[in-house]
Amino acid sequence: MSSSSCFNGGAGWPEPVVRVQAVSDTCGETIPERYVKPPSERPTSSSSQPGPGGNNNDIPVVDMSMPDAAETARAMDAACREWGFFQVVNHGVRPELLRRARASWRGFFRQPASVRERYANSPATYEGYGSRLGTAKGGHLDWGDYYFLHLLPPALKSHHKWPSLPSTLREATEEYGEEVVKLCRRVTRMLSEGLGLDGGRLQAAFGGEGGEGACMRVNFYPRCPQPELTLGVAAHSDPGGLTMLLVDDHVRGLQVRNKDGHWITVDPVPDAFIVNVGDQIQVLSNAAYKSVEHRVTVSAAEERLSLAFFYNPRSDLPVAPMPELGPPLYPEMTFDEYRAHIRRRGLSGKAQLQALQTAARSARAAS
Ligand SMILES: O=C(O)CCC(=O)C(=O)O
Repeated sequence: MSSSSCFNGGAGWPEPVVRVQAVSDTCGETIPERYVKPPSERPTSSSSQPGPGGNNNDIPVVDMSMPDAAETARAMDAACREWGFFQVVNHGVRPELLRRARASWRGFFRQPASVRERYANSPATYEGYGSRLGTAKGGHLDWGDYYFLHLLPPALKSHHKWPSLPSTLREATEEYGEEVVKLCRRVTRMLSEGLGLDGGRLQAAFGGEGGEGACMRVNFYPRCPQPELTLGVAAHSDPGGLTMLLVDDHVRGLQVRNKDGHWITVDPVPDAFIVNVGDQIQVLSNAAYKSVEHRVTVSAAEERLSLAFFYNPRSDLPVAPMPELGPPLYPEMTFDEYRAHIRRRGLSGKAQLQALQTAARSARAAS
């Protein structure tokens, strides 16, 4: 790797940051050791290759245009209990806007490195252009670059931290954010009803309309000459509330761990959102809804782009299981406290949620 393709991204990173795009352009047929995952974590041939979305071997598809809202809520409820994941179609966000948002962000990752590096991030907030999570020196790296930004609360949103090129990006991202927040509010209402609660309960636990948090991570996975050795994002569950993922229609990559522990490759439905429950909804629903592990495989033939929109509880609000849903399996904690750990250590499967559950069990035993 030449020194010109390394960037020391400011205070906080333990070693120079290398852009995966630069590695992909220069590494030839062999990926550097840092990207090679231990054998047990590599994509396996046992990952199923299901048919079109919606069959038993793939996450469910929920049509949000069904006339009976109770039926939609029931379908989402079943999906959250069984899979923690589903795709939504006829969700009300215009396909034209989905395409504009995707094209704008693809345009950013195609800018010259000198333009992209103006937005290089640091681990203090992660906002901006990044290539790693966590600050452990010498650890494994994922085969993907990303851009992370805040949309809500309004005080955290700052357009000057968003790329100014391509010129369509800020407007498309602003409009996309507004529309996806509306969709998150509708889905949150249906999940509350699915849990047998008043429709506004989850929303209230998130801080109410206008009080919630929202941020976005745009992932860019360059072509990889040895996709069987690495991952675009290692296995993790999402720390926040609800994730709305928009992926390339024609490139697969997302894998979800099913109830039997097998990795299932999601077959994206064009113009759908892939929705998944995050750790905060697992806590609020007292584990009725599952925040499920997922990971991303990469391709030798095609690069891939995804927009992961995270809808979260207000970060300083205590989050605890809803009292109606049985004896609490988790202790109360703010989202700020919860994610501080992840920002230090990076994503690691479901380790953090399991640690919380153990802490709650010990506290109960001691009382
Ligand atoms: O790119 C994808 O399909 C998923 C990305 C993801 O899991 C994440 O950004 O947390």
